[in-house]
Amino acid sequence: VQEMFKRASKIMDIVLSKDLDCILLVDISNVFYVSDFRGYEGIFALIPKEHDPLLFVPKLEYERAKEESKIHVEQYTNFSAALIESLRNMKCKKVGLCYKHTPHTIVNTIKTKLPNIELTDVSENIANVRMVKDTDELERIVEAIRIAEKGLEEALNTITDGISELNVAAKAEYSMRISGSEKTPFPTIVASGPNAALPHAVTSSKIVRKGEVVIVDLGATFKGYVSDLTRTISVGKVDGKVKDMFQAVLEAQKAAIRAIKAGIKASDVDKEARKTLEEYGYKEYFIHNTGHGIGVNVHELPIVGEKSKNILKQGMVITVEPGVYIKGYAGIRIEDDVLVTKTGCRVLSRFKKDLVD
Ligand SMILES: [Mn+2]
Repeated sequence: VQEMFKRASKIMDIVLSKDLDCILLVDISNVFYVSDFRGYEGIFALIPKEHDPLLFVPKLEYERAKEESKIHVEQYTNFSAALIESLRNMKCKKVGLCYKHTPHTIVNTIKTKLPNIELTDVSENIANVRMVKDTDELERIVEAIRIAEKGLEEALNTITDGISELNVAAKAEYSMRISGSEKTPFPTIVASGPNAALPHAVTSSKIVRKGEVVIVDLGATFKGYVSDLTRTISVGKVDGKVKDMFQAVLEAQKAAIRAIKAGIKASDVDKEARKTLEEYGYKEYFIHNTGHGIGVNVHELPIVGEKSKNILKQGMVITVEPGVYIKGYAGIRIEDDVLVTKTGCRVLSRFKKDLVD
């Protein structure tokens, strides 16, 4: 008997523990998670209790899916017909799915064609399973981090008085691309001067000027897994105030990282960062969470924030990214990717941080 793909077997555990007949996945992230197939829309996966996991793809994806997928692949000519027929053939009565990620049209089709099926939301169960990474997932994330570090290196080498934010982003992305990144998991942010005060600034044609700081927030994707790193870089000498902001953020990040270990509340890690920024007088200027999980998606559980209910577990990979943003003036953010271990953590990203003077 062939051993089931590890990530699919983790979803199978949910099928068993919730006493379901099968789990249906239709969003590309979850389908990738169970199959390792990087698909586009119009694919679905079934994890049935009494049958091997199945990936369904349209004809145009069949050959590539057979190459990539770690679970059995079927091709369909009609999405709905294939879905309904499979659920019927496998006599699935209790079906788990992710309400959050399943279009209404699909739910309605199931309810109409198979009125006896009982649907259960397993969004949370799946998100919880996906939080903890296995060795293979971790290796992919680490490679995505190494690639992103090449992007940061290129940004650092490129940033100078007179260059546009877009030019810096283009160079960084080019560098990641030729280093093996499949895609940027989110739009690369290069935000200079007052733009740096916007945590999710849109990279623009603004020219970077001497005396400004530039926030570079970027990520790479390797074998479907992502990285997410941020550095703040000064162009020449900056104000004492900006240096103070930078020091505060650096210390806040250190404090948060020191707190990380299996068993601690994610909210307590956030608290450490916030406490440090309060000591520096910047508490009200830290306007987002301290971090988030990364994996197939750039924002996964756990949430490392004040209101988070998540407990950190060994094998989670989270970002630690405190920031200080003063409207119209400047912003500072430093972000690393960190693996939670039994007794502490391992900071996976190695890129230098001392880039503001
Ligand atoms: Mn992030």
